[in-house]
Amino acid sequence: MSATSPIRHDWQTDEVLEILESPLMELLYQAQGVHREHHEDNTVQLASLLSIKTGACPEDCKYCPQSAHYAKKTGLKKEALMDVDSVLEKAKIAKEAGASRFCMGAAWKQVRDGEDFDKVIDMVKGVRSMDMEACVTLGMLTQDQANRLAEAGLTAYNHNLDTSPEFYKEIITTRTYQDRLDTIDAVRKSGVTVCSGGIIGMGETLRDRARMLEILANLETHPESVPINALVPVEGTPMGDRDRIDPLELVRMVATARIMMPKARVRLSAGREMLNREAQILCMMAGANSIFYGEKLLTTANNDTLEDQEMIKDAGMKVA
Ligand code: SAM
Ligand code: DTB
Ligand code: SF4
Repeated sequence: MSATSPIRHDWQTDEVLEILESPLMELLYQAQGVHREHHEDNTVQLASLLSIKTGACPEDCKYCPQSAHYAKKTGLKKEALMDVDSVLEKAKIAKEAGASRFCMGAAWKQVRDGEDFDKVIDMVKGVRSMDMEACVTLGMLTQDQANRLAEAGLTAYNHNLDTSPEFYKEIITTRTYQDRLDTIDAVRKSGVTVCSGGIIGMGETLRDRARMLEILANLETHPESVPINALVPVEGTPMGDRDRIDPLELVRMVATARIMMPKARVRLSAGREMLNREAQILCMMAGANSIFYGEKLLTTANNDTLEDQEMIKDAGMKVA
């Protein structure tokens, strides 16, 4: 990779597939080269997650324990929106533990104006006043709602493409791929940064993975943040019986995202719990420069924080 690898927006599926499937050493070498051109090497951002409104979501995403469609089988209890003070208390604890970004997730199909959205606005303001980055993921958004979040000082809005447009229909039937692109567009126009990525290990082909990255990287502006999740199979969801993926597939996905979107923060997200330290470090070598930090993701377990701190120290990395 030359010292001036360009930021491209004209990726073709076949060339992305070729990168994904290239010999692993070559892929790692290229990705690490791009990474060093664009990022201070050796740093990792710690982001903490909190589910501010859990369960009873009307969408039918087949991977998701929070969908109301599978609630009988998952047994997940529905919870109301948390109050602002409790959320800010959690943010404070996360900050004290070393996190610099606080991500809040609500199991909503879309944002509705009213009391609950007003509370989320206050949560965003509160997190920002603690000098942390604030990210929320609340489902679909209108332009006005995105603008309100921007005014509150929101750093990023997470809305994943999840997979390719072709495979999407097998995973979600209650909202379209275009709905997702429209929400991402509203976020972009509001000035809030875009956090968008997806999940591997749902039975998709390599071409589906390539297509998802192609669409993200061909957006007019690349997402500033790209979470790469490995499916966490949750009992009771339609994907509960799926095998865990080979960690090297995650390494390949991270490396390809890094090469295609050089400036983005690539986040090693859900599914990190199944990786040993060596596999996690390979993902970082491939260009991942953020992890979710804290015992819990939204509803499922995450890695132990002390083990994470030790891994970062032993690898000689710095926390960004
Ligand atoms: N309801 C909002 C939405 O879907 O836009 C926000 C919350 S939703 C839980 C955020 C993201 O978490 C999903 O887009 C999906 O990529 C990821 N996710 C959910 N369940 C997962 C699982 N079991 N394994 C891996 N990733 C998962
Ligand atoms: C993202 O891409 N991954 C995070 C965050 N965005 C909101 C969520 C992962 C959720 C994993 C399943 C759970 O814990 O419920
Ligand atoms: Fe609802 Fe989000 Fe889960 Fe889909 S991924 S069921 S939209 S909480």
